[in-house]
Amino acid sequence: MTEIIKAIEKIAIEIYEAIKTKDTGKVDACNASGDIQVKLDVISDEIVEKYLLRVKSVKEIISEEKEAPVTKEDGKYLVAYDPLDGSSLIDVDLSVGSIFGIYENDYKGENIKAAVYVVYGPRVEMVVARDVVELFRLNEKTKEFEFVKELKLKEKGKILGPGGTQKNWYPFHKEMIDSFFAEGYRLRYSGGMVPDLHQILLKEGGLFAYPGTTDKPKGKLRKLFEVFPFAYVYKKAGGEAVDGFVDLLTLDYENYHDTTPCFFGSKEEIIKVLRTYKENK
Ligand code: P6P
Repeated sequence: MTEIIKAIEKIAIEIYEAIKTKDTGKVDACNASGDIQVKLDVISDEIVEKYLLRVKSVKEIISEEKEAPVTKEDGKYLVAYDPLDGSSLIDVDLSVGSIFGIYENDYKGENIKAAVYVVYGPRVEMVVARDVVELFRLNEKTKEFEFVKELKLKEKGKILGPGGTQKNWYPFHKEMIDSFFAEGYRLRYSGGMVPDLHQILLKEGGLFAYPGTTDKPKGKLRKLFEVFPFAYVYKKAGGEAVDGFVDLLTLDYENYHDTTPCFFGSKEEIIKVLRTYKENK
């Protein structure tokens, strides 16, 4: 596992360099989820593949940017990753990230054994979730990631990231979001899952919601590459992660690029989500 995390450190440094120097234009192609790819999506995916396939303990990798996995003869871990989440935000100089879920045997939620994400923002930070959740920061002089602190969520927070197209929210979901704001929660949503969830984690509480909507009943965010890794991070940090009804890490998948409605947050906020969705089932 440590050798995978060391490889991700090298990946992060190389992707960060690419973000600063490469063309952010679009390519005339879409990924497996139908998202229009930018050149940096492809470059980042190549960087991840280059480093991860060299790691002895990696048996298979699968990218959000590709249809199918790449499998080796030997190894133990399966790594599902989003090489550059929110890449369309680079054009407006907002933070973006890379997400890695490390699984054994299969990509079911219950089989995730660790999660790592990297935020490329004013600083480059990496969060590693194993038994605990640890924050590291890149020292750009030494090119080393330095441990900063352990991350924990309090029982309740003050910020809210309400994703999804609002005109397509189910009425009961809108009422719930409005009630959080009526309580005084502050809106914190950039359209980048990684910085948005990183902010709630660093502020020690709150709620991020990307619900099912009338146009996308199964939500937008991908189980293997985005949702299960962040569910693992949030639960290890003392929070919860649900689809509105059940713990996200109890979910299975049918297709590699399946999506699910998802809510990540402190315990009290998630209790309110579960109560609301149960009442409106
Ligand atoms: P919307 C970025 O494209 C992404 O996959 C996540 O990073 C982000 O949380 C979500 O989509 C934003 O979606 O519908 O709010 O633009």
